[in-house]
Amino acid sequence: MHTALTTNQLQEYHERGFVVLPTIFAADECKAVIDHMMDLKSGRKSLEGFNVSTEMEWGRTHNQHLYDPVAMDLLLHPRLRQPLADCFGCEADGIQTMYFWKGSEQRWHQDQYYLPSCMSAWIPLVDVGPRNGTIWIQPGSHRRHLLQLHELKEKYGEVEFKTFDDRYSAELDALVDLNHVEAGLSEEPVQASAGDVVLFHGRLIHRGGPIEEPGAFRHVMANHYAPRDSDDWPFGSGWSRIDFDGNRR
Ligand SMILES: O=C(O)CCC(=O)C(=O)O
Repeated sequence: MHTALTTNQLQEYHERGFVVLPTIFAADECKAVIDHMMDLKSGRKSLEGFNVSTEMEWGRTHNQHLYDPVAMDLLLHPRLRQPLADCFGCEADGIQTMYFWKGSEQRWHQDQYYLPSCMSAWIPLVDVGPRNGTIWIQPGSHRRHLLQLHELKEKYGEVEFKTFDDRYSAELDALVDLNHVEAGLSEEPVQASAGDVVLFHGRLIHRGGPIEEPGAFRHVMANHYAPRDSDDWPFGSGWSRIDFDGNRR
C-alpha cells in the first residue's frame, strides 16, 4: 500500500517541519516489534550483530537494519514509501535505524548536521508523551539554516574538535543547546499513539525530552532517509543507502 500524504499533511510538514500520520501500523504489528526487541534485550532470542552485553543499558541500537530483518522491514516498509517521497519530492533511500526502548534525553540537535539532506520517520510503538520522554521539537525551526560548527565557535569561542567522533562531544552538545535556547523558539512535545508515524525534516531542531516517569518504556524505531536525487553522501560505500526496492548504492 502506497498512501500519499494529503494536501494538509504535506502543508503541515513544510510549514511546521513535522507531521504525525495516524495509525500507519496496527497494534499487533507494534506488539510484534516490541516483543522481538524485548526478547533480544533479555537474551531470550539471539541475533548475530546484536550483542546484549555491548548494547548500552537500555540505550539505542545503531543501524540495526544491517543485521536484523525486522528493522530492515520497518525501514523500507511500503507504507512509508510514498509519504517520504512526497516530503522529499523524490524517492527516499533508507540510511539509518535506531531503536529506543526508553527515552534518550538526547540534547537539541539537527539531524542534517550528521546526515546531509536527511529526514526522519520516527515510529512510536507505544503511546508517547512527556510521561515516557517523547521527543520535543521547535516547530518551524527547519526553515532556519543548518547550524555549523564554525558559527558556534565564532559565537561562543574556540573549542577543540580533533576527530570526526569529536563532533559528538559534550562540548558541542552544550554549544548547540545554548544556541538553540538563545534562538528563543517555542518548543512542544510530540504526542503520538502506538503505530503513528512522525515524519520530520532533517533541519528541525529537536531533542529527546525529559522522562517524567523514571524508567518508563518508550519503544520507538527512528528511521532516517536521504533523498535519492542527492549525491551529498560523505560516508562513501562503507555506509550504503538502500532504496525501497532493496537496491544498495
Ligand atoms: O527518540 C529520541 O529520543 C531521539 C531521536 C532523534 O533524535 C533522532 O531520531 O534524530
